[in-house]
Amino acid sequence: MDIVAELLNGSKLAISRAITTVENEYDEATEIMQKIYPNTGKAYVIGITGPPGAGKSTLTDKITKEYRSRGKSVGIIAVDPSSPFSGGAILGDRIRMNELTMDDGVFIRSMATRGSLGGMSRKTAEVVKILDAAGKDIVIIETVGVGQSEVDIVKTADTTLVVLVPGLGDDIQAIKAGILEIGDVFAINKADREGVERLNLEMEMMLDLDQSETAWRPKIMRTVASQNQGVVELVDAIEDHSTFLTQSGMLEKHRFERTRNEILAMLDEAIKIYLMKKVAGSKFESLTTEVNERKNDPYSAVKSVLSEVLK
Ligand SMILES: Nc1nc2c(ncn2[C@@H]2O[C@H](COP(=O)(O)OP(=O)(O)OP(=O)(O)O)[C@@H](O)[C@H]2O)c(=O)[nH]1
Ligand SMILES: [Mg+2]
Repeated sequence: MDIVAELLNGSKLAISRAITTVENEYDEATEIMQKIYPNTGKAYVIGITGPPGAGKSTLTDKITKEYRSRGKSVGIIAVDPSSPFSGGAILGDRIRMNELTMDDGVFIRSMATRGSLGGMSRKTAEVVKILDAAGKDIVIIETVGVGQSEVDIVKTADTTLVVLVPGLGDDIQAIKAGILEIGDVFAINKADREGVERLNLEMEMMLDLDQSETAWRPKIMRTVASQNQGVVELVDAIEDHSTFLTQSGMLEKHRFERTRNEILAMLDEAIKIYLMKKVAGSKFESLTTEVNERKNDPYSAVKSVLSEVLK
């Protein structure tokens, strides 16, 4: 089967195979990515993050259904469901989203990190492109917001939705501080619980403290995802942010910036590999010995290696 042609036609099987190829870093991955690249850049990407158990998957499910009712197709990437924090949520996610998997306009994929968070953001970005090229109007990335790697993953998104819940302990406040800067829209989920007003107030105060000069003030919405309450308004808020980004030219600016960082990161990797190939060997070993025995210094060593390699 011609994976690329089928993928561009939106075939679920082709999407699935392409993702597997990228996930396992098979040789064909680069060629597939190269061929589909011209067809990317059309999807709107939404990142959903927040503390473990906040209701991210439930919200993703409801948001997806809302987008479907608005005639949009949706691709979902659930990253790191195998996190120690979420103990076995992968199965729960699968069951809960079962209904969606029957829908031809929806594609869902879970990506396990297998302890390699580093390459995860790159792989997530590639899966986003696959879903984008396959014609999905909206691509949603769901990830537990507990660290820098997850924040990096979410940076692929045009709009970041941070899901919070009322009545959590103090250490969760710390997590909140870390993911507060990246939120364009906030959902106070489980708004059927106590402490909503307080959390809302705290959030508004934190946003007041934010000195950054962005014309967009993040919106704080309330949802009860399990009851499908507040979801229409939440999707409206996401759309408002999208409109803001488009009309202000910031969407284009952000995407340019992302493309730039992507090329730089790839260059960085390629140069490292090239250097290691060129430099490694007995010559490098003796150079190391020289420096280690103080017959040479590392600064001069780097200079001489560079001038040799760049010749
Ligand atoms: N009371 C209440 N429960 C909710 C609400 N939204 C989700 N839940 C429940 O909260 C639990 C966790 O929801 P998930 O959607 O799995 O949360 P998650 O953030 O995806 O969890 P992880 O992926 O494990 O971090 C489930 O039992 C949901 O049914 C809500 O608005 N109110
Ligand atoms: Mg989840």
